[in-house]
Amino acid sequence: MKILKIAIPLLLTVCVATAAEFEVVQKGKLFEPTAIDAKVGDVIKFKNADPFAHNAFSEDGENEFDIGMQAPGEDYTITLKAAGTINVECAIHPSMQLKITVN
Ligand SMILES: [Cu+2]
Repeated sequence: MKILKIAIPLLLTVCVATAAEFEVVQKGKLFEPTAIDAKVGDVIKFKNADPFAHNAFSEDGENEFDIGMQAPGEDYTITLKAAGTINVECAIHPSMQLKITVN
């Protein structure tokens, strides 16, 4: 049983290291942060901290997505599928811009 006490924390550490999660807060009609450097397989979590609806979408190739109407307080996650640059916008507020660089 001693080996399990060593192996389990080690396994958890390896899992955490392989895929990172980035949190993007939508607040004051802005994405925060406005730029992210990530890797394929990483997760981006969009968190609407405004008292009104937002959206997030991208039309960039394999990373294309559209989270639809995101109500206040709602979270939505996407997984990065391919290397490249993802330009994320909000369909409701065109001035909202986020650039994700996927390596
Ligand atoms: Cu918005």
